[in-house]
Amino acid sequence: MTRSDERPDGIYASTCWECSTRCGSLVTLESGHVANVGPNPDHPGSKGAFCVKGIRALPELTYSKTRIKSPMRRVGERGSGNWEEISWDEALDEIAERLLEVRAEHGPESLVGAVSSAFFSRGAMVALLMRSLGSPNWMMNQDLCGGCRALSDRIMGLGIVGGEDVDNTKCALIVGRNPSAADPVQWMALKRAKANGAKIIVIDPARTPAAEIADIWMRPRPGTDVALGLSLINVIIEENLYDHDFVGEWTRGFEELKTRAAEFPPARAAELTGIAADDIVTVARMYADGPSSFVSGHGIDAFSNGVQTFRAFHCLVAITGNVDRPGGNLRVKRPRGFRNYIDILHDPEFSLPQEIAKRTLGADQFPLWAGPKGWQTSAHNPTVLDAILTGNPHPVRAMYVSGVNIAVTYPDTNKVMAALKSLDFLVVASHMMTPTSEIADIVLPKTTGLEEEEVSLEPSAQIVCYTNPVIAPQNEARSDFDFTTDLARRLEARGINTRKFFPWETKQEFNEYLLGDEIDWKILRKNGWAPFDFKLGNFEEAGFKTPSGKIELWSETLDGLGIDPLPNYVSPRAESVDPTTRQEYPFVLITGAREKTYHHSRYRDQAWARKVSPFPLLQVHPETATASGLAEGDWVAVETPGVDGRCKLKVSITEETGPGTVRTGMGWWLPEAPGPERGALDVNVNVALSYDGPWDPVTGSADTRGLPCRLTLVPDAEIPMRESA
Ligand SMILES: Nc1nc2c(c(=O)[nH]1)N[C@H]1C(S)=C(S)[C@@H](COP(=O)(O)OP(=O)(O)OC[C@H]3O[C@@H](n4cnc5c(=O)[nH]c(N)nc54)[C@H](O)[C@@H]3O)O[C@H]1N2
Ligand SMILES: Nc1nc2c(c(=O)[nH]1)N[C@H]1C(S)=C(S)[C@@H](COP(=O)(O)OP(=O)(O)OC[C@H]3O[C@@H](n4cnc5c(=O)[nH]c(N)nc54)[C@H](O)[C@@H]3O)O[C@H]1N2
Ligand code: SF4
Ligand SMILES: [Mo]
Repeated sequence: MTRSDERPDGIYASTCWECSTRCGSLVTLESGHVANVGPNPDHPGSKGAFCVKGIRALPELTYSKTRIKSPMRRVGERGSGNWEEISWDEALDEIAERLLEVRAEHGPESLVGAVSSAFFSRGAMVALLMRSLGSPNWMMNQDLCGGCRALSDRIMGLGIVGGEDVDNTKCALIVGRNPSAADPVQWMALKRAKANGAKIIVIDPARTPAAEIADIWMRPRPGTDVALGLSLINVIIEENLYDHDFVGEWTRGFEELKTRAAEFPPARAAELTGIAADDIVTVARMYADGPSSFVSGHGIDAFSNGVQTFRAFHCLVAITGNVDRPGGNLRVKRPRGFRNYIDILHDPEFSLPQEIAKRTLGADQFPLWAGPKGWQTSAHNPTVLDAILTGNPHPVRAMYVSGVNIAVTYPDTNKVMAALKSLDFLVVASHMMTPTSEIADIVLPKTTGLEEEEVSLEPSAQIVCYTNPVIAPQNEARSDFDFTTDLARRLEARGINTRKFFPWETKQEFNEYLLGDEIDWKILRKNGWAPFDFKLGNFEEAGFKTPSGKIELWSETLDGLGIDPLPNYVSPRAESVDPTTRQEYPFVLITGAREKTYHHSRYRDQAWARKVSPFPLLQVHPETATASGLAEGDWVAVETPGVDGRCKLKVSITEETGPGTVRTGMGWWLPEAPGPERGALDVNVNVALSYDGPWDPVTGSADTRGLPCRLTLVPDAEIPMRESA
């Protein structure tokens, strides 16, 4: 079948959108079919780096026989797996009717959205849909991802997230980041920097490939990094190695920070972190002799002291003047007139009245997260889940989910499943059936990154990237922009004023609105990226968005909320539980180690990926294995205190993890297992984690690592999966 929007054969420059690395790609079209996806060596951001997910998983997903072909309506019991295909008209009319029914019965705030974040157009679409229905409530997964670093950065006024200038650095300080698995662009840049003589320092409880190439690798006890960050500051101030001019001109609160850091001399930090005091001094000197780039990751984010941990390292970047200078951490720039999705969410034109916005679930407790001026204005997820299950502070009865697999990727899977199952109405947009879509009432088929146009800023290269829709959507798939706008029009026909929130007619019009007036569409489309003018170190002009207009080492914003205005140390969960619990749960658990073959919960249905990585593994140090009588290939159940669920994982004995610390990935489920859970209560580590706090006081993030845990051998009959013949 030919479609009117089919493109001529050829090679198209695009951007891979399977993950936020956004590698420049070249897509080869033969007979209207994507024959190849590969790196674009001329791309100034990725410089030819690429990964197997872009090459293999994306085309396989796009052409998969098991991809959701058309909108579907549940038939029979929720979760029974029986569906009927329906038309888009039927699906969207039914969604409009059902959302309005719930709204009429329980009020606008009983509707909630769920999406990964406002980094993709789908995030803005979900949030705007909720707003047009009068609900301020939408959930994102950033409390579990980059929320702590983003808020530390925002509170301090830095604006450097994503701007690591590794290529020009003399010293890369890599903290809680595993670039070889998570980010091939950064990994290649680090190897180039190393070859050019840059020093590499790695802070990670695991001996990652980055640790293997490091000049110094330090293994802290999980969750203790803030003590290390403050101690590095202490040494740098004591030895007078900080940047006096930068501190004097652009920062506020240096004396207060100095006093706080003085509480963390290397000897004390050594005790708290398990790192040798001498190493701390060596690293401080190495880092101070910059330009140095702080390369951070998820390993120090998404936990109950994530913001203060990042604040310590962000203060380190600031006092050494590594802000917006070559080889340091660059501030994010943008072309003239460019708007990102987060700008849209804060634009008064697209906002709900303050008194409604203030009622976002969780805004009272976490105003910098969920309040009207919060980072992305999204709700606090655990508060939403509680509202669904208890009706407090008000009922939440319908959910619109797009581009997130919350039944696998949120902690406490049993609770998430119970909440989803209890809803009056659940819509899920996805490519494949997942444990989340299995319990939906309506499922919508979503376009992939080969079928949908996206534009975005790439902060580390200071360019705008373009994802080229090289093929027409397969079957009935549509983009979030398309079907959400279509739904908004149907709500409008039913008397809801959605125009304010959805003024654009086409995705292209929307993208042009985002781009502003500096970027040339033609160049962007032809090359897959476009440059723009920017200046480094333009602090006078760009300013720092804080109460004082300076980088706030001591934060007025936090002080005003009764939160410690200086980075502070809090014992990680595994070390703060009472002695009896510690005895019962003697190991420390790290979750989230990335695998090259998977993107979170994606591609678990792709045979090549399962062949490369067939099992959910638990890394156990040889000493720990011997002491606990565990052998390679044993299956163990992992449990953490106060949670019902247990996750089964296969033991991999390795020195990659340290003694007593066990480390696993995330995102496992089994498309071939019985529904609706499809293994999400069996092999998914989130079944063994709590989402109920303690929470980071700023972001509301729960702990996904540094947790006390215990291991029990799984009897043979209960092993969830076997080596396939
Ligand atoms: N292939 C692949 N790539 C991905 C993803 C994927 O799913 N698959 N996901 C993408 C996304 S959304 C994200 S957020 C990133 C995440 O990727 P990264 O930012 O690299 O984060 P993680 O792999 O979770 O953890 C990085 C390192 O932190 C270490 N770590 C754990 N606890 C601590 C601690 O307390 N202190 C310190 N210093 N280190 C600790 C871990 O051992 C690990 O080596 O990857 C992105 N890239
Ligand atoms: N225990 C623990 N939990 C974690 C983590 C951890 O380290 N440990 N990591 C956390 C992190 S960093 C993250 S980012 C989250 C990831 O959590 P999720 O975002 O839930 O992870 P994905 O598996 O990428 O789910 C995306 C889903 O949306 C679909 N999808 C992909 N692209 C699109 C699109 O463009 N539109 C639509 N409509 N659908 C799309 C996919 O098919 C897939 O079903 O998990 C978090 N959860
Ligand atoms: S790292 Fe892989 S999945 Fe991510 S954008 Fe690059 S090619 Fe795509
Ligand atoms: Mo993430």
